Amino acid sequence: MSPIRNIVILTGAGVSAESGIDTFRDAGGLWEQHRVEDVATPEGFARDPDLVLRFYDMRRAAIQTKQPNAAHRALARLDAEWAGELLIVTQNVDDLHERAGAQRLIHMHGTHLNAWCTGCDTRSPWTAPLLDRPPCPACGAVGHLRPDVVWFGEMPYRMEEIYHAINRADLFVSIGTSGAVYPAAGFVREARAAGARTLELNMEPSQGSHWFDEARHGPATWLVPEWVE
Ligand code: BJW
Repeated sequence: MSPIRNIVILTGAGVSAESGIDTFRDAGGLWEQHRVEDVATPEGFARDPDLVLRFYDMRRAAIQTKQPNAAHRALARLDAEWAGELLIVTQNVDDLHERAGAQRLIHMHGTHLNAWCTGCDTRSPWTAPLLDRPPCPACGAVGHLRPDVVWFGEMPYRMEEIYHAINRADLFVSIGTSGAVYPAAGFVREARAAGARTLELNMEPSQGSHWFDEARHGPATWLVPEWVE
């Protein structure tokens, strides 16, 4: 087997679950309590912006009370120590990877901690509620701010950089994601086609588990530090 130099790590809600942040599709997850079409599509936002802003205000406030866990810390340590290329691609909109110290990181589904003004197309750091209809800090217009997250039907961020890294990867690792949402769910096949070894670390087999060369099942706070060591 050729030596591993370049690593791409995909993370999902399962990596933050043990920090107390709800996943989407597990029992009791966010999609059991809210209809996806209502809160995570541009059409839902156009129909009832208050509902959507309230949903994200609640989650933004909750995230700020949570702390990185052993899985985030292990990945940050790997990022700091790995001499080859490494990219953590997270689907999560929380900031726990960066609070743990990760630097080579892409938020492909955006972040709760930015507001996006659709009037002037500026993204601003944001921790307060959006439901109050505050003015955009860049252009001053009222009523155009939305959470800077990627909803169904929208294009995930920085896809060219992500595919570039996947196509150079010797190892692709998927952590804490159900493999239900594309394009992220297709990364494992892209990585295989490019010749990478593939590893899944997840509580249970994901929808795409059969695509991985190896799968380990259990909580991320055990599996990830054990894998990184
Ligand atoms: C643990 C654990 C612990 C628990 N330890 N593990 C038909 C076919 C194919 C595609 C489509 C289709 N129809 C429509 C599409 C496209 C659509 C899509 O994929 N739909 C599917 C439902 C089929 N995708 C899109 O629209 C995307 N855009 C797009 O495709 O643009 C065109 C394009 C094409 C080609 C290239 C590029 C672009 C946009 C998707 C946007 C997703 N947005 C959300 C909301 C973000 C904001 C927010 O947070 O509210 O992103 S939805 C939600 O799902 C969120 C997540 O990032 C995403 C993935 O969820 P994740 O992270 O996997 O969480 P869960 O809950 O599903 O899984 C958690 C896992 O962890 C479980 O397996 C647990 O077992 C495990 N776990 N505790 C370890 N302690």
